[in-house]
Amino acid sequence: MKALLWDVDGTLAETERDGHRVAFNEAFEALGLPWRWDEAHYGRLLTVSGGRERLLHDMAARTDAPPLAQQREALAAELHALKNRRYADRVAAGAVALRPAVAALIAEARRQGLRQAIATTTSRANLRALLAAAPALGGIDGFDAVVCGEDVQRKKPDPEVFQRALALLQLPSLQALAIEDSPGGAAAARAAGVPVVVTRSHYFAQATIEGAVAIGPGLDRRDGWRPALTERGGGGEGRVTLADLQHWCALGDCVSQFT
Ligand code: XBP
Ligand code: MG
Repeated sequence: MKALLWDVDGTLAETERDGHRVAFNEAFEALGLPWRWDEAHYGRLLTVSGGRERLLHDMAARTDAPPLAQQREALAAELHALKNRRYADRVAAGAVALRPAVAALIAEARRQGLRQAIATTTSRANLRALLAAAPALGGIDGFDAVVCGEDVQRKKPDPEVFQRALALLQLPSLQALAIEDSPGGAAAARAAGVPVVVTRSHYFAQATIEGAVAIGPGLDRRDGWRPALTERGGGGEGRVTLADLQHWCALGDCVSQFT
């Protein structure tokens, strides 16, 4: 294993419920639209990756959305730009924090000389906002490759974002490990041939996610993982370590949440 490929939304941080979702609602309000996405509705919309795509998907089901595709495209672009500005403000104000033990694992991987990339379908501006609020990660330059939503033709679950990250790192897929939180993200990694570890996030806590080399509740815990981790491992830090990731990759099996 020579590289970690990090997803952003739901994996580096719980960005969706209190970050993107609220910012979308602020954007609707700013444009005088009555639309509001509550927590449950937003959870259903998360099956569509990409904020602009999510807006278009939602509009397609609304009787009060503009009738012409061109008008909907223009409105989605305006709302999305506004949403991203509100999202950056919220992140800067501390509404979104890194998930526990993310910074520790990134630091450990750096110490061990692993390369690390960002492989996300979020916009680059959103990634910059998040990294600015988490200086321990060293900003965008702290990563060896960064692939965002604007860099690809097709968002997750398409494998393109992972394929581009591998190309930038000049690594074959089996020398990388993806860290993801969603069914679509895990499917994208698998379709690119990259083994994937899933840290379940708020919105995908119960989702069916198959084909990961490991799946568990978060990097800050050693209990609740499949395959199981020994409670005493982890160098006493009580978190998932690089050695654990390497162990899961070496097992090479895909776990099923149903067995
Ligand atoms: C992330 C997304 C993104 C964010 C919003 O998925 O789906 O669309 O919700 O970002 P993943 P934008 O974690 O699987 O990469 O509004 O910038 O698209
Ligand atoms: Mg995600």
